[in-house]
Amino acid sequence: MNKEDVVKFLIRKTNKDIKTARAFAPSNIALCKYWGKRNQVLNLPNTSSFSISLGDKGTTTEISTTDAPNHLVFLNDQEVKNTSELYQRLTAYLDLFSLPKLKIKTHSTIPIAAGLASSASGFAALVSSLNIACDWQLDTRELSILARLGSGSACRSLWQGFVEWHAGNKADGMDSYAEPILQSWPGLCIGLHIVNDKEKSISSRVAMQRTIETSPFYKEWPTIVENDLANLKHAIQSMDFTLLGETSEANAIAMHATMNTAYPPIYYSLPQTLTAMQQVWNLRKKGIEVYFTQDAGPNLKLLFMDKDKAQIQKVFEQLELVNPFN
Ligand code: 2P0
Repeated sequence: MNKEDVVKFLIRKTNKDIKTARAFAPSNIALCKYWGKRNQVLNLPNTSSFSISLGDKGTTTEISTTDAPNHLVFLNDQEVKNTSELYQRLTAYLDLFSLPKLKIKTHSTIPIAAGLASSASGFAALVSSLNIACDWQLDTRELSILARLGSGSACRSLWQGFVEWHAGNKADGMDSYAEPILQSWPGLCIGLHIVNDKEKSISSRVAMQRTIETSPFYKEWPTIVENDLANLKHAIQSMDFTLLGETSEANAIAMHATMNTAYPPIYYSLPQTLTAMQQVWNLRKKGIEVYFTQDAGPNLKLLFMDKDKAQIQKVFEQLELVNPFN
């Protein structure tokens, strides 16, 4: 099955009368990572994953039709060149839906390609606005499947709060979608520690495939994920912050260990990343509970409780704060 077949299966209603529509989708950070695909065309993962959404940090997308000969894409009020990778990726995705030419205005409140999952909120906001503009009348589970075709982690960006992406095992991916976990955790904070917001040198798409093909440690990954998912769910049910933090940090370190041992090796960390990790561990030694997670980039995302915010901000002065449950 290819992407076109999935789209045809889900969207039975074709509407050429497109209205202007706008939607927001939050960025998300995985506490148990998506790392490795069983199907690279449909972005079907080897394992399930688990994330937390970032409240008002994300992407707003507005769709309208245009008389221009090509789709027009604007990012933060700047027109995106049709030769750029972003334009090509976005329009290749739009071409799945046989739509008239569109004007797409997107605003992001997160640094693009800084390993802060901007493609996730981007594709989630895009499918949500298309659903309204084209009157597809799809539910969020179906939108999650469509968002996954754009970028795997985008399937988790259709909800706020904790979200699980079920890996599924069907070849067509119809059982590979995300679902919210309806548990709130007031006081839980995320801090974005941005070491470098430049575009990364190797995409996570390429990095995860190289890891599967060459890392001798990747075979351990499914077992690690199974344990970590169980621990994270238990942590949330019992509001055990220590278990949540320890599991999330260990999961990120394990993911990086698999790619560090790929060939050629992949290291996203910069010297400042390691310094920040040491600062987190030093705070813990002093009894301040803070943990980190790291994606396919040098930045760290810190997890802590609101009561410790002031102490943590003394060490991480530039920390960008997110309250996922406010
Ligand atoms: C995650 N990442 O779970 C993991 C952790 C990066 C590290 O999902 O190829 O941009 O578009 O499906 O979704 C980034 O991968 O990859 C990602 P594609 P995507 O958040």
